[in-house]
Amino acid sequence: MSATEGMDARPISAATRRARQYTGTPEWFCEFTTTEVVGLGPEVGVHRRDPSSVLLVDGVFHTWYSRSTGETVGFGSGDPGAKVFPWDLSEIWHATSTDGQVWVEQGRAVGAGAPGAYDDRSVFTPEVLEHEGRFHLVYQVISSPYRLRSYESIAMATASSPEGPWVKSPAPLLEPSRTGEWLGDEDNRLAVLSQGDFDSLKVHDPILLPYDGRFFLYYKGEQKGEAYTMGGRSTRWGVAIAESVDGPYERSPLNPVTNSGHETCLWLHDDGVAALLTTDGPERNTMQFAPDGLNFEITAYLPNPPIAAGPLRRRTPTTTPLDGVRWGLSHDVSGPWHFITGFRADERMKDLYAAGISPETAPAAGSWTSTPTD
Ligand code: AAL
Repeated sequence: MSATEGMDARPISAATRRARQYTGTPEWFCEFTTTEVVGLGPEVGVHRRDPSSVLLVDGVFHTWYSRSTGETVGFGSGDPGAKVFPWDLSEIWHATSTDGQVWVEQGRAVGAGAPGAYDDRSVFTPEVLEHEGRFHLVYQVISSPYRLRSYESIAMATASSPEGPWVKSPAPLLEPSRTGEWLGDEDNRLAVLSQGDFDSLKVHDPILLPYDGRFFLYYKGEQKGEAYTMGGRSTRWGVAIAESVDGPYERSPLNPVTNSGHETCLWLHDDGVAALLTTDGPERNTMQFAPDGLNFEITAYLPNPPIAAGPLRRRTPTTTPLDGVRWGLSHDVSGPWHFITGFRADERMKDLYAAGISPETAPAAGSWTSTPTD
């Protein structure tokens, strides 16, 4: 509080008091533009969603994503083989591009396992890490049958090239904690005698970052007996840490490390970890930063963040935070067939703030450029 404010005897409202606590810095703020992605766009009969980060390898961009076909009929059809969600009965597919806008589908990278395997129902929502010449896909797995009360885990597949072949981990990398107690036998994930941990029912949306000499596996948790909070669903993120990329991964005692967010989007920034949180919770649609990868603080509120963002993955930590999300892929799930779109951070805002120019005088969209090759 400044001296003047200290001497100001006038009462202030709760909102003014709160406003004085917002110290976000302009370089974290931007608006986003949605772009069309050729080759992974809308197609009747096909769902493409939850794209990974984009990797640039030898001049070619790569992405992996959930791909499934056929109509979703939901639960309660009586047919245990019926597709219950757009990500049910899914595979992980691979696509490449030379400009980030026109993509060519290359086919299946990872499929569901044989009957009885831990991933025999669906594999979906992948992320990718290139580390020391190896490529690691981390993704969600589910085993049959698919029920609302099904536990969901995270697994990994590794290859020496983006083209594969991908070798699956013999067991999941991370499983839900399974704490809490169900109420009754009805397939209702909200009916509990006691709630479980924030990640007791499902661990989702993995993303793997090499950080601080170890491997940080961030994920979204879903809770047995999830309650609703002021931001809607209460989904939160945790992190599990390993000395070796293959694990074992141990949950941080600080979990959950966010109180909000849905699909994970994080990147290395300076000496810490930056995050884009969307969709759920009181801190949805914010940028955040944790100087230690664990203790996140809000750095900016965002008007229109991309959903399920998979930005171009940098090889070194960013020094300008928006470089972590300059462009990438996201998804559109508003219609019956889900598809992949592109996004760009509108850097006009960053430049204008840096130059001390008011955003009201911003040039029209289209008068700025952002090369997709770096
Ligand atoms: C997404 C992600 C995970 C969920 C489903 C598919 O928004 O959180 O991937 O399992 O929805």
